Amino acid sequence: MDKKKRAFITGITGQDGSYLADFLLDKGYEVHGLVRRSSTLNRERLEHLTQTDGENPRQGIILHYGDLTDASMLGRLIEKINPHEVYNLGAQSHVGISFEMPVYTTEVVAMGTLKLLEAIRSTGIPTRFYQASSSEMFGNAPAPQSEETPFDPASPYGVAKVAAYNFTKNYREGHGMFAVNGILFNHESPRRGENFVTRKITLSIAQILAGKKQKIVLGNLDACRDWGYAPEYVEAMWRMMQQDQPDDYVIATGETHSVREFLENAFHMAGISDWQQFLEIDSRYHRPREVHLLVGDAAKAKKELRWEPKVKFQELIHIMLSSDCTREGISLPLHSQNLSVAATGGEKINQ
Ligand code: NAP
Ligand code: G4F
Repeated sequence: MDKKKRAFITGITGQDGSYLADFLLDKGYEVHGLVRRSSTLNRERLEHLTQTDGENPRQGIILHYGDLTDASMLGRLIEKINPHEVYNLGAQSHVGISFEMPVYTTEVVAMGTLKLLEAIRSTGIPTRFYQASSSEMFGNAPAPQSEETPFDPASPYGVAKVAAYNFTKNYREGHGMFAVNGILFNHESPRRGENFVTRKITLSIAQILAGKKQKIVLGNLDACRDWGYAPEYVEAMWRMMQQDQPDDYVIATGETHSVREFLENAFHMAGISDWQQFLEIDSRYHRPREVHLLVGDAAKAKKELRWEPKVKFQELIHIMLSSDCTREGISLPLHSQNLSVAATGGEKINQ
């Protein structure tokens, strides 16, 4: 009998999906992923998994065309793959853009989750289900936020994630499904999308150093976020799925920093002290409602999942900045090079 576990990942082309695919392949899983059809291929973060190495083809992933808005396709895929574990990471995940596209965001984030849960229920396959819930669901609820903190979403994305969270809980309690919510606080990496603030900053600084760009254009610098390192966060997802009982967990570092602090530290690491001259504030990037302060209490995950973050703020910035510098063909000033133990100088292939 085939003992290999099969996992199905929606959002496999994204930051977390690609790291989760790496992680599960290393654990010996057969990994299936949902990809959207587009006129140009969008597989940069998976290139290292689909390339072959001379005579030794590397263990690959199996990709399936589909979309979270297409319920019938989801049903057929669940039936065909017969997965042991489903990780629902697919989303219109940009909070600012969700104010411009609230209907589409809700279709994908809330209804997409419901369609996937229904697809699983109707096939009757006893798969485990992970929902990518978010600290954005807390909105401006008092910090630190834990599993007990009431949600108070401040964006269409947050509202839709609360609905998806509740659908997941309802399928667990109503249909006895092994369904968990990972309430993850912000997590970043060299594979982070270029229009999220951390990556926008590190990539822009690398381009300024390389002489390709004059300014970074940003919005609100005062918001505070609890920023962790994405590869560590996908391990927490997997750990939730290995528990005896399904439950919901906050995953966070417990530290919070403002966007301004991120910016200052990144410029400092790049050896630029008069950084204000490279900054422009544009109201285009201000949101109709802002989440001011996120900081997570991950005590439950520490106790029950034995999960703890290792990479903290300074090291995270260093990992991302050195990767973007490598990508732009430059190196960071010497004084910042001993800042990080985990920073290995870039992930060119996986940008
Ligand atoms: P990401 O990089 O933006 O990736 C999103 C993924 O969803 C991409 O693979 C995207 O495919 C896919 N997708 C978008 N619309 C889809 C649709 N209609 N049907 C199927 N797939 C679709 O996001 P991420 O940072 O990896 O985050 C992963 C998940 O965790 C998301 O659900 C996000 O909301 C949630 N989350 C993220 C964080 C964080 O800090 N990163 C924190 C909490 C929760 P394309 O490549 O084709 O666009
Ligand atoms: O990097 P951001 O876009 O992340 P945000 O809004 O916190 O959302 C991310 O984390 C959530 C978890 O809480 C995820 F669920 C979600 O999918 C996503 O991954 O913005 C962070 C902060 C905000 O306060 C924003 O107003 O940075 C501020 N900001 C300032 N200038 C900017 C910019 N954000 C972006 N994206 N671009 C700017 O130019």
